[in-house]
This record gives sequence, C-alpha cells and structure tokens, in this order.
Amino acid sequence: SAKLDVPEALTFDDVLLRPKESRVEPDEADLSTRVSKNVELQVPVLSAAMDTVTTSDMAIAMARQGGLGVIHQNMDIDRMVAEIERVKRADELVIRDVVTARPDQTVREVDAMMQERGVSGAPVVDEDDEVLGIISGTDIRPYLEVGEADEVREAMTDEVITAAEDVTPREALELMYEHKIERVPLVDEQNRLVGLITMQGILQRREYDDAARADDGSLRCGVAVGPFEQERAVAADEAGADVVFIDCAHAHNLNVVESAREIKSKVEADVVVGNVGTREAAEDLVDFADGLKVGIGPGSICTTRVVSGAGMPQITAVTEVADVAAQHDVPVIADGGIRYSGDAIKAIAAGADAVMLGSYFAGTDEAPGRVITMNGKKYKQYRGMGSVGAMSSGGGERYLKDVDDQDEEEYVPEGVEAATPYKGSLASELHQLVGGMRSGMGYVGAETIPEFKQRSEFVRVSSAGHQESHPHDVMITDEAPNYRPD
Ligand code: RVP
Repeated sequence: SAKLDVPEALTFDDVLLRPKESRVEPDEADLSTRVSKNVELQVPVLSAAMDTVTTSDMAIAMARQGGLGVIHQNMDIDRMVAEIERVKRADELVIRDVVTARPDQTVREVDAMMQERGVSGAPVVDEDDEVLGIISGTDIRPYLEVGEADEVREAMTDEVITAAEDVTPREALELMYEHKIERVPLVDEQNRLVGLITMQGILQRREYDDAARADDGSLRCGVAVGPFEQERAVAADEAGADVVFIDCAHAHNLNVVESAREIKSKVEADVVVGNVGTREAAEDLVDFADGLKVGIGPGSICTTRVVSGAGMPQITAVTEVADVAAQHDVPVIADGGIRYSGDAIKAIAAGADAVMLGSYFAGTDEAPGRVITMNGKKYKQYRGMGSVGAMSSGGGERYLKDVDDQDEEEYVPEGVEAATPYKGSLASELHQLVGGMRSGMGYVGAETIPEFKQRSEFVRVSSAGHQESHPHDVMITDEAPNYRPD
C-alpha cells in the first residue's frame, strides 16, 4: 500500500562525516556563527531553556565563553525580568549603582560600609551628588588605629580624577595608568556623579575575549516564552533580552504560528521560533522568524515520540528545515539529542548554524540545583520541561497543555525526571565540546562554519559500523573527559 511506501529518516548514529583532504588544523577552525538574523556568536552553542539547565548563572557563563544561554520559562514574569537584568549587568563596565560616602561620615562608618558592600573604594559626594573626593582602603588605613572617629573629608583624596560619561574603556585605562589609580568616577557637566569605572571591570572583560556581547558591551541573553505569552515576550524584550525564543514542542501548530507572528511584531529583540522538524513547518515560518529551532523528540529526557507516536530523527529534521531556511537566510538551531561533540558537528554538517544542549550541561556547577550523591557517585537533577515535576511547578505551556486546573494524575507528560553525572565547571565541558567540533572541521578540511556546511558529506553507518565507532573489546579503566560509555 502507498501508506507504507515511506521515506527513511536518520539521526546522529546513522551517519559519519566523510574525511576529506585538509590543511586545517583544528586550532585554526573558526566556529563563529549566527543564532538569529542579528545575533552573532563566536561559539555556536546554546544551553537549553530548561529549569534544570539555564537561569542567569548559566546564561552569564555561556555568554562569557562565547555561546548563549536561554533562560527557561518556568518562573513568573518578575523573576524572569530580574534574571535577564542580572545577565545584562554582569560584565557592566560602567557601574551605575555606585557605593558612595558623605564627607561628614566617620572613617569607621565608611570602612564598615565598604566591607559590607564588597567594594574597596567610594566616591565622596554631597547632597547634590557632586563629587568632592574619593576614599579607598589606602586612605583609610592610617586612620584605623588613631582616627576612626575623624570625618571622611579629612581622610579622602580630594584631587580626584574624573571622566565624562562617554569615556571609552581605553581612555579610562590610560587615565588609571597615568595617575596610578584603580577607579574613575564618571561625572556630568555639573560634576555630579553618574557612574564609576574600575580597572578590575576593564581587565575582567579582557579575560573573556570570545564573549557574546551586544553593542553596548553587555552579555547576550536569550529567554524562552510560551507560544501565547505576549505579555512575557514584551517584558523580556523591555528587560533587554537579545533573543526571544518562542518555545513550543510543536511550533507547526497554526495557532502557534499566528501568535508567534504577532509577538514578532511587538518586540525589538530577534525572535526564534521552535521547535519544528519538517520542511513544511519551515516554509510557514521563514517569512517572519529570525531563526528556527529544530527538534521533535530527540531530547535525552523526552518521551514525545513514544507517548505521541510522532517525531523526526534529528539529522533528517535538521536537513529538511535547513534546506528551506537557507534560501531565506534564516539561521537554524539543532536542539536536543546531542551526547557527544561529534553529534554537535554532525548537526552543523546537516545544515544547522548552532546547537542547543540540555543534558550535556545539566551536570555543571552553573546549572541550577544541588549535587546529590548516589552509590558514591555525584549527580545533579535533570528533568524534561514536559515532565510531571516541571509541569506542576508552572510549566506545560511548551506542550500546549493547560495544566493549571488539573491534578497531577491527569497530566499526560512528555518527559521524564532524571539524574545526570555531576561534571564540574561549564568552561571545561564547553572546552571539550568545542574542541571536538573543531576536530570535526579539521577532518573535513573546512576553516569556517559556512565552508564546513558546504564541504561536509555524510556516509551511512551500519550497526556494525556504529559498534566499531565506540571503544570496543576493551574494558575502559579511566574515564576520558569527553567520553562516557552509555
Ligand atoms: P538534550 O540535550 O538531549 O538533553 O535535549 C534538550 C532538549 O530537549 C531541550 O532543549 C528541549 O528542546 C527538549 N525538551 C525539554 N523538555 C523536554 C520534555 O520534557 N520532553 N524536551
């Protein structure tokens, strides 16, 4: 019957990259990419919008390393705004909320205040915020034994070096070197304090030279919103999110498509729509979406395919969506099912511009939740956003399920709750992931992602071939940092 004359769909383990002539050393491979029309990254990796993966801690760490964190939607709007603001302010060069001292405070008071607020110096201002001087640990020290009750105006340095608000980091640093100081108050034309720039802030920023930053220097931040949550989307946009992810398990639902289109018209941030897994879905979205996210059922904690009987193996899903998206210059993100760096670079070969991972990062320090020990091994909790636990704590939107007035027994979950091995810092996990992806580019002989997408070819792997790919006929004695046997 025609019904059984069906196409085949492939996933990660079905394919390998065909090795090709190459002069590309992995270190030279340039992984820079776009996640959406207006957002570029040095590292083509996103952390999943899940309540056991991404809040502001993860988003800050991801952006500093050059990727992007997508804050999950299982929280109220106020908390979401606070989380976004925390990311946007994390590497702020100009401190706006400056700790200040008054000239008539005592040295003792100011010393205590500086310790409490964790700063080592403070501009001294009058009632009109006019800058009179600056006081630091060095000024205070001589007073500590004998003059604690003296006024700040005695102890402060009154020849204070200030700069205008529009000073560049370079100019500020030059001022600091020239005058051997560590902080420069920024003032308006009336000499009123408007901010503070510190040497520590400037140097810290240099440490993360691949960091994902907006034009104003703030770290990039993504945030997930439910498909019908216009209010949340607008609040995220106003809070400064760079990319709003309309996050739905089946974005080819036409009500979702309409709502996403409306959200796009109301926000300034880029809007990525997902998840989809077919050419037809891509065709219905490319005219307005700034990016498409692919994945129907590949996630490690996902039971969508077994519960609903629907899904698309991920390599085929990515190729279908990317074929359409590429013609409209819309970036594609492959979301879910990535266990190894090799999977990540295969997704890019299939046409993705970036990859999103959940389980890979859920065990790191920056993911929410504490470390638990079972049988002497350390784990962290990891759960699907369609699991009973996640739905009962406010989720469900993603699965187009109205769970608010339901009892837990009535939920029809599409995910499970699990534990994942504890892994330490995000930076070292990401280092392995990115290092493996660079190796893949070396084997194919491509120096950039666009070149790699063009040049890479797949071969089909048999089950014997798959067995041969993994370590075999040995007993692994030491765990490699980038390989855990299933
Ligand atoms: P993985 O990296 O394989 O752990 O997959 C993470 C992805 O799984 C998420 O980015 C999301 O698309 C999907 N997900 C999240 N929750 C669920 C579920 O409960 N089914 N699936």
